[in-house]
Amino acid sequence: MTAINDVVDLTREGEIAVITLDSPPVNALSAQLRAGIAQAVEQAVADDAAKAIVLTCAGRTFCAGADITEFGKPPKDPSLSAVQAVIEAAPKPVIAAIHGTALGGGLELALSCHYRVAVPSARCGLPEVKLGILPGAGGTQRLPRIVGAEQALEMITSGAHVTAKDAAAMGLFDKLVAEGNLREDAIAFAREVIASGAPLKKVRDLDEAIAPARGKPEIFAEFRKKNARKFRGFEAPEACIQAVEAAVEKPFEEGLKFERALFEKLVASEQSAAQRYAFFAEREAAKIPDIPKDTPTREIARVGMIGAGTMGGGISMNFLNAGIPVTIVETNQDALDRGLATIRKNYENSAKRGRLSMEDVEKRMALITPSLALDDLADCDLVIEAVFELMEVKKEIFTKLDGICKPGAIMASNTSYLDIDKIASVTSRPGDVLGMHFFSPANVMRLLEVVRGEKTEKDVVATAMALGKRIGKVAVCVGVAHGFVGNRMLSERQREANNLIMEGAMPWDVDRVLHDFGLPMGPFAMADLAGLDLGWTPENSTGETAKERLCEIDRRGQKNGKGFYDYDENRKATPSKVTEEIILDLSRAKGITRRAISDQEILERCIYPMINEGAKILQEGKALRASDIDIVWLTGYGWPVYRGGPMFYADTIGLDKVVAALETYAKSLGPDFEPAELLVRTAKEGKRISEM
Ligand code: TC6
Repeated sequence: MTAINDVVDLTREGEIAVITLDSPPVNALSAQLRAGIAQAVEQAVADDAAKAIVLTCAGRTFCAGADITEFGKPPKDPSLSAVQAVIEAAPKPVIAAIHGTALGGGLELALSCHYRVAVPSARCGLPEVKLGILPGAGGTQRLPRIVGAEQALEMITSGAHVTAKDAAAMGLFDKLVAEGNLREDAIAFAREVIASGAPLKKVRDLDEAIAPARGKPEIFAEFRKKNARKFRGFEAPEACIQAVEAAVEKPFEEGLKFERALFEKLVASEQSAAQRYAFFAEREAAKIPDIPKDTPTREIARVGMIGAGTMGGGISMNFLNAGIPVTIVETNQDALDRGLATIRKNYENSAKRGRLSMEDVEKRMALITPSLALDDLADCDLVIEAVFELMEVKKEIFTKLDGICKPGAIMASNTSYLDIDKIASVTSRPGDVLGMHFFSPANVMRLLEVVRGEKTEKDVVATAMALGKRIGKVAVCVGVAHGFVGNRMLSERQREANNLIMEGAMPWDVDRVLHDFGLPMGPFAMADLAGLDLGWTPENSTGETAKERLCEIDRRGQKNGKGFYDYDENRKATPSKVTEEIILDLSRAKGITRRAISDQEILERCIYPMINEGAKILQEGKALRASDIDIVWLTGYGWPVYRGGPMFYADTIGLDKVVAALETYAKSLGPDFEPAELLVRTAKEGKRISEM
């Protein structure tokens, strides 16, 4: 075996040269790896005894693509395209042997080989769009030449992973070989290729798959139309579509140039910087400095769920999906039946959409043990309570749990606001207590706030974080504070949204500005969706807010077709005259002279206080890092990923500008806008808050 460099080896097995890439953890295509591949291919080509070349990877995966840390820095030679040119020019067949994942530049590398063999567990895809870029190493030009324009559009704009079976069906993989023997099987495949004497097949020369789309711009127009909602606000998907269109309409080399120009533009964009930041932020969130990665975790074989309502049911589904049995406890049979029926209905809907088989629906339902007795939680390794948001109720439940749960069981609360330390204090084992705060709809939203109490044991935190990953959530460790990270910041926005409608804006103005910013919906549309009467009763209504006034006249939101907005039978919202009158009346009653409020003021007053609160959370040590705060907003509240999260957005605007605006608002609107000490200091030092 010859070491080409630290990360690439070249060896020969009879007449087959084998190149092995070994750059843990994921063989990302660093400059060193690229140089090594080019050199190894050149040597194998020069070796007369080698008749074919197998390109394989060591470790857990084939190749995760370009080294994302290199983007935004001066490019280093050789480029991936140059490496691909060396491979494509090889006068002997080059075969990529794929296990794990071939993603982005990894798949593009494989596409410049003459053949691709893979094991059945392998997956491939072009996820660049998720980083705000496009496959800039010929992916948009080569992929359609194998799978056709429509399939390529789907793959490139979604960034989705494709299974080996599907890849083989599309012709993307030439052969699937048995698991566990990839290297040998790829060598055997190479021998077959030599023996067949087949002429060298370059993907760039293929035309059959793209020919049907040629001269048919309507294919691309329809694709844009169909996905308009999904792509709203993003720059990269449109560039991907244009590049695939170029693959169909232009000669290969011209298409490559077109793709390259789009790539250069995207990689330098703010959107891509934000999306790359989000990629690493998500991985950072898993790391807790004083709890090492190898901290032993507790085994979670059965989960107990207290409450079968919307939250309890949604939370349970996460565990059922992962094959973990759940004991669901309710106080009465009706509530229990209703909860189970909702879970079943959700699963059956997934089955109708083809996402699940009916057999799977039954398998998941069979994992539920319904119960009316808390005592039935005695064999659970983790119990999560999702009952009414009242400290006294929570304390009562935890006192009982303390007497019921087995030693070592973890007791978690799904509270959205309450003090976990107070809840833990009623038990004899506060070290086993923590918050596991899911976001609605709990079976869909990816965020899980893992609330670490003052006395929570390290292995309990580690277990909750690992469990979060196991059930497909993004777990973020946060400290105890009213509303933790997400809802604490949301409260700031809510306060200002309410103030803005009193001072001169209408709910639809505020909602429009935030929707245009990229959020899925504004606070008032959101309130209508959640139900205006959440936590409201005629007895406790002060009648001082628009929301309460609306409840008083039975405008309860989407559920009864009227809230801040009026809704038609298709739930289409239109601004309501009634709401407008109520708001004008309230302003008058409060002695406020209404004024025209600009969109910019609406945006700044909704977003800047959130940023400010984020800085306070950070300075109080309630979040481990600013990027965790951003991940909370990206995965729990639909913050547009192309804006990176509130803290990253603050850096995009310029911290000094944010601080100056807060100071100005503080003068006219009061101390709620007083900038946090950390924000002021970071701005003064010219540093980025998102890097704190
Ligand atoms: C591209 O190819 C563009 C080409 C155009 C032409 C130039 N670079 O996710 P994990 C790190 S764009 C650098 O926890 P998993 C990651 O940060 C790229 N680093 O593992 C983490 O580091 P940490 C297109 C990378 O087993 C560690 O590796 N490709 C890269 O859950 C482990 O990662 C993609 O977008 C990278 N490309 O999942 C694929 N990838 O340990 C991105 C990973 O210090 N990668 N790291 O925190 C993935 O989707 C996943 O990592 C995975 C493995 C599915 C490969």
